[in-house]
Amino acid sequence: MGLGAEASSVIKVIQYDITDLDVDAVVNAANTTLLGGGGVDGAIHRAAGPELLEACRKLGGCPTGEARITPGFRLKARWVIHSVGPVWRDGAHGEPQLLESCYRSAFVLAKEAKARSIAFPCISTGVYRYPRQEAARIALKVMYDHNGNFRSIVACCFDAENAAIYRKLLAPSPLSGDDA
Ligand code: AR6
Repeated sequence: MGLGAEASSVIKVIQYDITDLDVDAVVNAANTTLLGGGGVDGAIHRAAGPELLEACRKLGGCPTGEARITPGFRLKARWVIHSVGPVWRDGAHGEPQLLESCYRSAFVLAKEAKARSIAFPCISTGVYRYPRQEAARIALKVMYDHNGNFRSIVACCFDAENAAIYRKLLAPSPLSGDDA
């Protein structure tokens, strides 16, 4: 899937801790309670401070496939967009649609907040066990659809395996004529 020069200069793949990024909005891989958890959710809550949990409490949860926005509090990011990805079962329970929807919902909120830069973790690929390759394809497809509205869209991978998958998918394909 070569995305072309223009798209791939907006979409960046990094291997890093998302809590330390200086972007307008970071996306959190949350659960339906929005009350925190492990993984990237726990890391974002620790870094943002207890005010984040207080703000999340007021939201009253979030269905799978949707997103909610709060301030970033002690993060460098001005906003945290809490997106709830699906738990992987077998792929026949709406998982692809729900994963795509949680990325799309995050972009809608980011645009409303006038964010120009946004960073995503690899939603659902941790304890929710979504197959990484398929999750990355969905994430990059939605990022590509929004690359005209943002200065920077960061796929913030935590582990080397996800980073390699994203980099391979984002790389220009010689067969598609994307020779950037
Ligand atoms: N920065 C960037 N990515 C990270 C970080 C970090 N600091 N820490 C972990 N990751 P997961 P899920 C990556 O399990 O699968 C929570 O308990 C991690 O390597 O955090 O969507 C929530 O409350 C993986 O690739 O989220 C939910 O209950 C990716 O983030 C549940 O986990 C997502 O892994 C959500 O599960």
